[in-house]
Amino acid sequence: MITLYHLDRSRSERIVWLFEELGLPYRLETFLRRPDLYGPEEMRNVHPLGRAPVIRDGDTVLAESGAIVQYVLARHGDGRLEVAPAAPNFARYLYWLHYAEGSLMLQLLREWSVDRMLPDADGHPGMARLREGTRQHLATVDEALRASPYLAGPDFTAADVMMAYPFTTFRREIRPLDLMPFPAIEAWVRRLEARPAFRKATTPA
Ligand SMILES: N[C@@H](CCC(=O)N[C@@H](CS)C(=O)NCC(=O)O)C(=O)O
Repeated sequence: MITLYHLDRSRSERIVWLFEELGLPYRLETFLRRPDLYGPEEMRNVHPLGRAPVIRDGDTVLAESGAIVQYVLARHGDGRLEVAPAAPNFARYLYWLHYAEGSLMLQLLREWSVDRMLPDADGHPGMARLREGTRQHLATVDEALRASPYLAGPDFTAADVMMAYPFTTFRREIRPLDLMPFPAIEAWVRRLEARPAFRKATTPA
């Protein structure tokens, strides 16, 4: 059975959610964030970076939520929650699956880190550019969700699992994000929150 090293209110919710969607058995080892929101030191006994999620499957220890999602789907997914390589929306599926960490989280965390370190950051000329960057990212996600109910197309996929965190737990518990200008994102979040597997996996409001 796969063990998931889970940190509360973190990206490792993605993996709990994935296991629940697939109906896979798993063992949870849960760590709690410190008051400063970092993970506890013991997480470094699992992986040298001390980040979550990490899984252990036999002798394999794997970090990075995107890699874990691909690993679990390849081994246990039977094609579920993926888009087949021959399908017309395959590239779109891959794009959102990787954009979640490769671009969106990077952008949001950059802005959030500057805000945390420099309370008067708006006086800095680079800050307007950073805020506009975030607006553009959110507008792009909103546009994609105006075109189809889920990011890869008509069906819910692992791309939605990867993309939800900044708009759900992260937004509520860690970094507020105004979704008023992005109604398609809000409607998609409501669709995701209605899924029983999502509700089982995530920190309740
Ligand atoms: N790109 C990595 C990011 C992992 C990461 O930074 N996780 C955060 C939680 S959302 C963490 O473990 N933070 C604890 C810390 O920084 O001490 C992934 O997607 O798994």
